[in-house]
Amino acid sequence: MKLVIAVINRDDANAVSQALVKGGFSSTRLATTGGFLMAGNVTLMIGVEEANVEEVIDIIKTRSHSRKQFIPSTVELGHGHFPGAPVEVTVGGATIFVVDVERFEHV
Ligand code: 2BA
Repeated sequence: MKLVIAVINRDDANAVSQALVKGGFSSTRLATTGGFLMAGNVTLMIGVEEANVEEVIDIIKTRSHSRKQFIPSTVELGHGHFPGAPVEVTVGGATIFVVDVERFEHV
């Protein structure tokens, strides 16, 4: 068994969750915060048989979209830090980890 851990943009999370349910996959949804932008995102934990990992990843890929976001920046000008031009970053689609599950019990 594998555990798929997927960090997903908040705006895509409902579509991904619904598609997983439709595909017959169970998931747990955690409200998380990205360490860089400090913006809310959603992390899904999905326990699946190894044979189904690609199907799960395909579902996530299909429903997750990348977005451009501007973040404020600062420049150092000798006397301190001053506001600079905003910097564009591309966020997502999704960040996906697949890890081995040593033991799975559902009691
Ligand atoms: P954040 O950490 O808030 O990152 C949001 C976006 O900011 C990233 O998009 C990336 O484009 C940019 N970014 C992140 N760290 C950066 C840095 N040190 N310098 C410049 N730009 C940086 P994504 O790569 O699509 O990541 C989206 C979210 O997925 C992340 O939100 C984080 O919550 C998670 N994530 C990404 N990579 C991860 C990793 N290696 N481990 C754990 N979580 C990760």
